Amino acid sequence: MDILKEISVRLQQGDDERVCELTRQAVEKKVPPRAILDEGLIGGMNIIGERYKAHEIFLPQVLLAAKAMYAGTDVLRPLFVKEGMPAIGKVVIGSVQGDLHDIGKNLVGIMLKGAGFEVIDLGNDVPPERFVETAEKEDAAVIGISALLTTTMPVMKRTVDLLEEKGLRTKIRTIIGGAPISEEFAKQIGADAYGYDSTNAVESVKRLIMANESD
Ligand code: B1M
Repeated sequence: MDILKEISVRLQQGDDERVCELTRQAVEKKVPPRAILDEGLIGGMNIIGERYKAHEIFLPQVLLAAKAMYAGTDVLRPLFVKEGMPAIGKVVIGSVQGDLHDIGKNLVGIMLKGAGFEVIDLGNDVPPERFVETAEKEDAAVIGISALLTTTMPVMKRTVDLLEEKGLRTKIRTIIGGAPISEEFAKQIGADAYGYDSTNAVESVKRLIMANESD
């Protein structure tokens, strides 16, 4: 079996040790890290999502798959993140209040660090006040919020509103993303950008920072 397909299958089986081993092997074989992530790890996680939705598997299997996903991303992280580079801007990221999903948000964090940003990761279930207070205290240029549940999406607006109330909307820009989020929703709540995936999120953050510098 092709190694990327095997990573996907083992991830779906929740076999974190084998996923870690196979990811290492793929790196040694010079498979591009981006392909390992997209086709192997994210590919496997997407199938888990479809099977969970179809009630073919249940939460314990999803949790095991998530653990296997982390085993793989731990191997890849150093390949995306270059240490010791001067930061090109500060970004505060987190999953929205009420949301415990953090795999996608963590990938965005890894890619932002890899692109040279300093990332302050507040974790998951982050209240709007904490996003804003941290960004203010740390003098961050951008707040990035992730949501995976349709029920937590509306909470994202409170962070944008809070920035507006404090007169910080033009100083601290916002980007939102996650499976249920769309460009339209981002516009609707007044967020400055929408990130489709982790690569697109990095491009959007760069654009936001450049726009702020030229203001
Ligand atoms: Co849950 N879950 N989950 N879950 N889970 C979903 C999201 C769901 C769609 C599954 C389904 O029904 N098909 C569904 C939501 C339905 C809805 O709201 N309409 C769901 C549900 C219902 C739940 C619970 C309510 C289940 C329950 O308890 N009955 C519960 C909620 C807990 C909570 O948050 N309060 C729950 C729990 C869990 C686990 C804990 C078991 C686990 C999370 C583990 C973890 O994150 N540490 C889990 C998982 C793994 C999933 C699925 C299967 C996979 C999510 C994932 O990690 N995908 C998911 C199904 C799915 O999404 N298809 C599902 C891989 C990841 C790389 O993709 O996160 O989309 P994603 O990130 C992408 C982009 O979206 C983007 O870039 C990333 C890389 O490309 N992106 C950004 C993400 N954030 C961004 C931010 C940006 C920019 C881009 O800028 C800041």
